[in-house]
Amino acid sequence: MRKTALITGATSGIGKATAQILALNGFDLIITGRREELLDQLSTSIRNETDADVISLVFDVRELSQVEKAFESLSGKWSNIDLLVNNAGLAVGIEPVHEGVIDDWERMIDTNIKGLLYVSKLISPRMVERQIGHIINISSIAGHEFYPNGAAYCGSKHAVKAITKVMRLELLPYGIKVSSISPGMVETEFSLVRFKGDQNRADQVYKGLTPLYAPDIAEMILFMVTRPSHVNIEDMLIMPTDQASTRDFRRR
Ligand code: NDP
Ligand code: 8X3
Repeated sequence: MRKTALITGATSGIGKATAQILALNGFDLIITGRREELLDQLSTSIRNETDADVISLVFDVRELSQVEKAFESLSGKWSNIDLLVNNAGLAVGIEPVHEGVIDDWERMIDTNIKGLLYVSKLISPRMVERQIGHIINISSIAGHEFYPNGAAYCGSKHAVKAITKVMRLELLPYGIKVSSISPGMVETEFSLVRFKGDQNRADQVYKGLTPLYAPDIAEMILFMVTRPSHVNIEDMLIMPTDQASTRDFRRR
């Protein structure tokens, strides 16, 4: 029997690649994001290329009323979500705290922390009721390490690590799996967003090295969700071979 997965931030990067690989491996999908046109394009290509059933929900994870309204529209099989991938997230700006841009901090904290909590709060009660489910939170190497000019982003991803562990403890009695994935550098729209649309600066991030690509992380998510029911992977830390820490790279 096919399972149902809900993926936040499926319009791009890791979320999109995860939708594509799960569709090929027995999941029907609820894909979400703010850019409706990109969700429509992804739905069409998944329907054409796989057996998966797909619906899309357009909402901003920072807006609780939008999240609530979107999930209220789910009925029938779509309300029985087996897998939630909390992927929507971003880094924006790269300044020290003493020069920080408050709006950038709020975007990161509201998306990476509060958005993940809103979605989890609305989806997990049905998992608890059914005593089945798996929640995978996309954290980061920035949730394990610290680097200058990354206070709000590192703080938000350390928060994701803490929230993941707390949810794991809380959902233990119900047999619900909770995991996180902590990637190093993945070439997606991430750097373009971090540098506020400056393509040149974004390109410099990946110059002279081979980063991870979105399908590398999607494959790890597939691995996580295909373990036997008695196995819960707590966290997976995945780096490009050319990156040994947030500050150590091999560039050629
Ligand atoms: P992308 O920018 O390519 O994708 C981000 C996704 O998040 C988009 O689909 C975007 O959709 C969605 N999103 C952002 N803000 C919101 C919002 N307010 N409401 C709803 N959706 C939102 O980046 P990645 O694929 O790289 O990022 C995915 C996750 O991976 C993030 O949590 C990121 O922090 C994490 N990560 C990324 C790494 C990297 O190097 N790329 C490394 C480690 C972790 P839309 O704009 O349509 O709303
Ligand atoms: C993204 C990886 O090192 O830019 O989460 O923070 S890093």
